Amino acid sequence: MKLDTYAEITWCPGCGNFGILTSVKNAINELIKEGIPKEKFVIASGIGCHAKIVDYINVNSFYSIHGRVPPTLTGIKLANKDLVAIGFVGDGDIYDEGISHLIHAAKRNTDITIVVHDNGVFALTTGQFTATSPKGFKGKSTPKGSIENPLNPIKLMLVSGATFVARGYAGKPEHLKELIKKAVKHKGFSFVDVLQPCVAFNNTYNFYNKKVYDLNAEGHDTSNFEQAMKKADEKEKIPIGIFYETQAQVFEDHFN
Ligand SMILES: Cc1ncc(C[n+]2csc(CCOP(=O)(O)OP(=O)(O)O)c2C)c(N)n1
Ligand code: SF4
Ligand SMILES: [Mg+2]
Repeated sequence: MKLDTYAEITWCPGCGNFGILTSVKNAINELIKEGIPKEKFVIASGIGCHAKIVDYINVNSFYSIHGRVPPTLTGIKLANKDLVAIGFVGDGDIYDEGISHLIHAAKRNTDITIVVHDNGVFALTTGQFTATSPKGFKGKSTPKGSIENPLNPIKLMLVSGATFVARGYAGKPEHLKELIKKAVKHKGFSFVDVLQPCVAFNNTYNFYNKKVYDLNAEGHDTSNFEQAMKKADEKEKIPIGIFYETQAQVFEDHFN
């Protein structure tokens, strides 16, 4: 596939990161065909299993530090706002270590795309619970089960001012590819939380395969903030797709 690199992929066989990688490469390849020059793309990652993705895609890239992808990309856009900046972050990375950076990037409406590999676990460090681990999650740091309720990233981003808020699933790479393309084309802060099974520490394939449905195929109004907040609360069935999209002043346009 175009955009392949020489790096050996070291994710566990069956990891949801493979679905994300395929979606992202296909999205970037199609965006290049649609006219965005390849050299305009710049990707950055946090720290964790997810972060290796920057080694596997042959565009300009920057291996950032834990939780600091949003300020890294903000700096890149301030230096050259013509670049297309996409960040790949983990749930532990961005909902624990770097949560304030995520909120401020959304509030500023920086024109970047953040893709969260949300596997509900600190995977690279072998299984500690994160902000999105379900209540009762058993892992290295919670051997008797987590007693905390998980964070709702979609609602957090909606109230923080994100102008494009979506959720994808690594098990539906074609749908995820389309979401990523729309997120990249959106002018302003785009947020895509991706449900990502981790076969080693939080294997959620069966759970998500039964529960996910495409909210955009069911007449959801993506301009309706209150409806988006309600959809974000659904748990019996899990909506994927675009929850909310709007236009607002972009940080770097005003800054410059
Ligand atoms: C500042 C800092 N704190 C802690 C670590 C240790 N660390 C490395 S990877 C990792 C887990 C990352 O989890 P997540 O962001 O969910 O990514 P995943 O491995 O699940 O893809 C941690 C805590 C670090 N590298 N830097
Ligand atoms: S530990 Fe989990 S997230 Fe990391 S490569 Fe293996 S399956 Fe993927
Ligand atoms: Mg994780």
